Amino acid sequence: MSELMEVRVPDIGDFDTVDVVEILVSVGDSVDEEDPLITLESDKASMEVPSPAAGVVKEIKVNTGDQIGQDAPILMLETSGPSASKPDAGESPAQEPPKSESTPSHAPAEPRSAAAPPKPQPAQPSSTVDEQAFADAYAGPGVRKLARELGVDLGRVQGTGRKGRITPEDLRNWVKSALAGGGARTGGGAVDGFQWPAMPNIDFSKFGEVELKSLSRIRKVSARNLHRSWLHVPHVTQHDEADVTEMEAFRKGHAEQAKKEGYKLTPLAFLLKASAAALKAFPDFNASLSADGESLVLKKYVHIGVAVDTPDGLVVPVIRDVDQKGLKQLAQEVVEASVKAREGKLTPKDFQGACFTISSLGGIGGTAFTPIVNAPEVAILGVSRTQTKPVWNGSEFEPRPMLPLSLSYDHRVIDGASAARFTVYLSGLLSDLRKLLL
Ligand code: CAO
Repeated sequence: MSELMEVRVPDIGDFDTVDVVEILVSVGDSVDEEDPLITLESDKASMEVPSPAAGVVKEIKVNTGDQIGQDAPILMLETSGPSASKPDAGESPAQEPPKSESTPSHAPAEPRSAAAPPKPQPAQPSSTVDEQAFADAYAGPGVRKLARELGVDLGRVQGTGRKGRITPEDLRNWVKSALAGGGARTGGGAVDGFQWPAMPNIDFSKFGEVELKSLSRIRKVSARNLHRSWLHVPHVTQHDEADVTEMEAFRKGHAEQAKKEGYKLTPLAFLLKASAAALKAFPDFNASLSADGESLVLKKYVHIGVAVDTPDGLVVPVIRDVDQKGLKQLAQEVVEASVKAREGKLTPKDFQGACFTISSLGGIGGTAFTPIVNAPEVAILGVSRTQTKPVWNGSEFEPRPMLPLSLSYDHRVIDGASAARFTVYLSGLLSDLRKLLL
């Protein structure tokens, strides 16, 4: 015969009241004896109240954030009969102190009561768990147990509960995000000991109508790569301008011939050629950090990635041996690569081996931007739209077409002075194309 049992707060020691910080069950849940029902927290420790019997939760009488004292009703449990209940729990005030677990970020733990039954040993931690960070994480025993079972390092999970407490939901979200390969993750995490907080999960429909649009595979892949670069690379962007009067004259003078030959000579071909020359003059820019971070891998080839805007997102095909090709061939290869990119026909090989990247928004507009380095490359050149500006020639202002350059670089490898020298050199090449022949 079933029986309705009122579960109450057991002995909480010297405290008048404690906070309800987690409710671990819902109405309708079946629980076994000893399953955790709620988590209580004092300023010294957190403790879970175990179910005194197996049964079904019929009603919950507390809310998260409530302050409750010993003997306060927690919930109503339907048990299968009087024998299901422990004699010292439930309707009579619990004699057994609650299980407690330390919350070291707040205060030292109270010792476990000798009267509490020993809990099974937690699963062996995975080799990647930082035990100190795990111990310091602010989470209740249930979350800790689950994290142990899943091999999750709690030190890497950002809590969204009260005072940053890690809730079961936080743990679930962290695992989901990890399984998704850390794509456009919103959960917290850590790189080299640096931790970043999770983004809040907001229900935007509270503020107005919304629609869910799935991200393309390309966008998800590029999101992951950009995020990784952003987190690993300390970025600085150096801005400069090149006087492209000569270049524009050459380009316009050659436009008709280029058209006849079936290609278009945009500033990009010149930028590729000039960048290749600058990379040769500044070998540290044509390099990658070795995996152990102890040395630079200097590359003797010059392959340059070109960012291409496609309806599905950004892709970066690579133009190989740029230093060995002429402007016409480079212009043709950019067109071929961008057509293939937009038709989704690039193969994995087309993306590999770049030493440096050019991201040109010059066909669209803008005055400057801060591109993200395509790690393990150490620099990327952003290009904005040429504008005619008044330039002082020593005696008067002259209208000159100025091409904006924005060089983002990995400050672990490149100093600000080197970056300034690189952009000055690049600007010099673009301003005086004869230098490219040297
Ligand atoms: N200043 C002024 N005009 C410019 C210019 C510049 N810096 N760069 C290009 N233009 C002009 C071109 O000459 C062309 O003019 P016409 O139509 O009169 O011939 C026009 O702008 C369009 O050029 P384009 O974009 O077709 O060609 P491109 O060689 O400059 O660029 C490509 C090719 C594939 C790089 C480009 O189409 C593209 O996808 N750019 C976006 C890259 C991107 O999204 N980057 C952001 C990544 S986040 O870091």
